Amino acid sequence: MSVIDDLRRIREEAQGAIDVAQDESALETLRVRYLGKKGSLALALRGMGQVPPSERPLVGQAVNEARDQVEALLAAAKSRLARAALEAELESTPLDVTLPGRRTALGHRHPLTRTLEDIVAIFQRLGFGVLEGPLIELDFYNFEALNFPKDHPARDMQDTFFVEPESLGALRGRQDVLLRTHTSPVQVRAMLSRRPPLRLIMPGTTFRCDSDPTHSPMFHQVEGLYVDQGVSFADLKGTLDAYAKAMFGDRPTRFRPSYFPFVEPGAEMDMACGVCGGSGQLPGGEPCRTCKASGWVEVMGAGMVHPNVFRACQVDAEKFTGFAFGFGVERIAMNRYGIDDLRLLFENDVRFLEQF
Ligand code: FA5
Repeated sequence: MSVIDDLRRIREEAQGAIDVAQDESALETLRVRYLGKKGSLALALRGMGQVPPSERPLVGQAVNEARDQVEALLAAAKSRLARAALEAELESTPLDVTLPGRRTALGHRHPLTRTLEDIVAIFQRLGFGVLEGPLIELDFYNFEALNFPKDHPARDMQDTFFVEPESLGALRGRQDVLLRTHTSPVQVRAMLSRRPPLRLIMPGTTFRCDSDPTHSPMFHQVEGLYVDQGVSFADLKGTLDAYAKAMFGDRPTRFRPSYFPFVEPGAEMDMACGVCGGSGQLPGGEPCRTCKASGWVEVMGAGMVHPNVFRACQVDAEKFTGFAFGFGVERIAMNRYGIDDLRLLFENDVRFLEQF
């Protein structure tokens, strides 16, 4: 029998075996049997010795063809088996396409974040830019440049956390490093690094040694600063009234004289209490805890920038005037959502947070 006949026989036999193979391991056995080093095709090649030299190219070509054919048969059988396995699996595990899907719980932004975003958007519409400053501050920015001289009793209004800056590199060993007690130091940084006109709000985290239903050791403030030629107290009132209206709608506001070392004259703005509606009493007749039955809650401090602050910040106080204001974001959120204990905002109880 010639080598060519051997090859034909091998190919036919391989086809028959591959057609009935039941799984991948059977196919692998057949691959080794026909294409392996000691497989049928290799054996057939050994007969080449008896082939006359003139016929050897023909026979060589026939061997290659036989190998290609067996390889193609194996590949086709492999995909046939894979398809059959998939179909069998789909039939064996029934799929109920009418079952409701599993819901992913959707979170939402914290009420404080939303309040802060709304505040920033309102002031941006009024033409204010946004600036941030460091949380760990130097006494100079937090107090000194804001007209709180050393040992001045006004410093007691802001119970301060001082920092022993062991790990602060260049600040190591200094006695004048603290967690900022308000966002006003960013005013100083703004005036020292930019020239008027300045129209900025400066939101951020602040720290004081406080803890009760309306005070938390960590809280947030938004500072405002407008410095230009001819800025007046009327501009301050107009700006804050426009903000209050955009934030709270038509809730009555009032200004009271107040003292902050860095403004003159200074004021505080109050707003009708959001919990009792300004009456000072709850529906049952008991006194409102939020406004201490006064009907008003203090929402911010404000005033005209003190000439001493301008001097410390190298702004010409003869040429420029300005107003500044600062308020607590937690108070705004409490007012807005009728929350009577500020600490709830930081307990991270999802049952509380989900309500907003
Ligand atoms: C200041 O911090 C001034 N820097 C504000 C200012 C800026 C006045 C510019 C004038 C010009 P005060 O200490 O009143 O002021 O704090 C401002 C607001 O921060 C308060 O009205 C209150 O809403 C909020 N606040 C103060 N301490 C706390 C606290 N421990 N927890 C939560 N909110 C607080």
